[in-house]
Amino acid sequence: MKKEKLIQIKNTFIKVLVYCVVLSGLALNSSCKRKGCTDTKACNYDSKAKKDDGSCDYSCNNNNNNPPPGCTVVKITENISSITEWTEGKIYVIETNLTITSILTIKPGVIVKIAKNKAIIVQGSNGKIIANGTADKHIVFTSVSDDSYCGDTNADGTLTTPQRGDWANIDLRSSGTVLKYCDIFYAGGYTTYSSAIALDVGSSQTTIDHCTIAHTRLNDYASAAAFWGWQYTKPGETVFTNNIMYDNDRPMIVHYNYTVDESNIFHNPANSSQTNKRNGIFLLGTGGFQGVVTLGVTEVPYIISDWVQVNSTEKALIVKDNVIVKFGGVSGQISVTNSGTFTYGTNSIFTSIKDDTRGGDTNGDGNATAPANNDWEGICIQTPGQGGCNWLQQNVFYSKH
Ligand SMILES: [Ca+2]
Ligand SMILES: [Ca+2]
Repeated sequence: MKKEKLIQIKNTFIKVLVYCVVLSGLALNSSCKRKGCTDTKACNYDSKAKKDDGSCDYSCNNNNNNPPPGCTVVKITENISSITEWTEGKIYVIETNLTITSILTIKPGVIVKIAKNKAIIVQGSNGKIIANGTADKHIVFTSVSDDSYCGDTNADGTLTTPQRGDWANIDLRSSGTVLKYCDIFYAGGYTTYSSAIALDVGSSQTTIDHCTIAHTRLNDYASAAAFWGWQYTKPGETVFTNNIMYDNDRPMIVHYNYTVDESNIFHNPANSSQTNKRNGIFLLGTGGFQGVVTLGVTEVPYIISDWVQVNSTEKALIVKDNVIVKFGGVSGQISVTNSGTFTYGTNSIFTSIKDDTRGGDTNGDGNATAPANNDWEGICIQTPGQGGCNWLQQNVFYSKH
C-alpha cells in the first residue's frame, strides 16, 4: 500500500509537471505573438505585430493613403498652362493661387477643394474652364475644410468646419468659360484683387447655368456678392440662368444694362427661409441704357443706386408686373427722355432701399433704418420737346418728387 501510494503521488507530480510545462509553453508562445497595429493604412503600422491591439493611429493620414472610394487625392500646386482634364473619381486639392491660361476641362462628379484664401484665376486668350456637370453629377468647388465631400481631406478630423470666405474666388478674366451644374461653396475670402466675391465675371461670353453659389463671405465691402458681373456691358454675351443663390451677402451685382434671367432663384430650395443677407439684384453704374433692359425677377427687388436714363427710341427699360425696384441713395433716379420707352406693370413698385415692408430687408440691417421721403430722387418722364419732368406718382414711395 505504501508503495502504491508513492507511485500515485509520483504520477500526480508528473501530471502537474506536464501541465506546468504545457501552460508555460503556451505562455511563452503567446508572448511570441507580438501585439501592435496591424493595419497597413495606419501611421503606426507594425509589420512584426501579429495581433492588433487597437492602437492604430491615422492622424498622419492626409487622405492620399486612405481616401474614401472615388476620392483619389490630386494636389494642384502648379499653374495650368497646357490643355488639362480633371476626371471623376478624383478630388483636386488646390493649395496655391491657381492661374489657368489654357483649357481646363472638369468632368462631371469632380470635387475641387481650395485651400485658405486661394483663388482660381482664369486669364489669357486661351484661358478657360469647361465644367459641364450634370443634374446627377455636380462639379463641386468647396473649402478644404469641407469634410462632407470626399471626407477629411485636411486630415484634422472635425477640428475645423467650413466657414464662409474660407477660399477666395473663381476669377474669370477671359472669355469662354462654361460652368454648368457647379456648386461654389464657402468662397469670398481675401485676395489682392477682389473681396467677398465668389464668382467674378470680368469678361463676357461666359455661361453659368444650374449652378449653386452659397456660403460666400458676408462683408461691408461694396463688392460683396456671390456673383459679380459689373464689368461686362454687353447683354446676351454672359449667360446666367437657372442658378441658385443663398447664404451669401448680396446674391448678384451686375451692370445696369444687364438683363438678369428670371430663372435664377434667391433662396435655398431645401429651406426657403434661407435667403441672402442683402437679398436683391444690385444694378451698378450710371448713365444711359444701351439697349432694351428688362427687370423681370419678382422674388427679390432690384436696387438702382444712381441716375439711369432711357434716352432714345431704340432703347427701353421694361419693369414687369410685380417687380420691386428700390433706390439705394439720394441720386437714385430713372429719367426718360426723347421718346425713350419706359413701361411698368400695375403692381410694380418703386421705393427706398430702407423700405423693408416691400420686398423685405434689402439693405441687410434689419429694421435699424427706416425709409423717409427724399430717400431718392424719383422717376422723371419728360414730354418730348418740352423738357422738365413729369414725376411718376403711381406706386412710387419715399422719393423726393
Ligand atoms: Ca476635416
Ligand atoms: Ca432694412
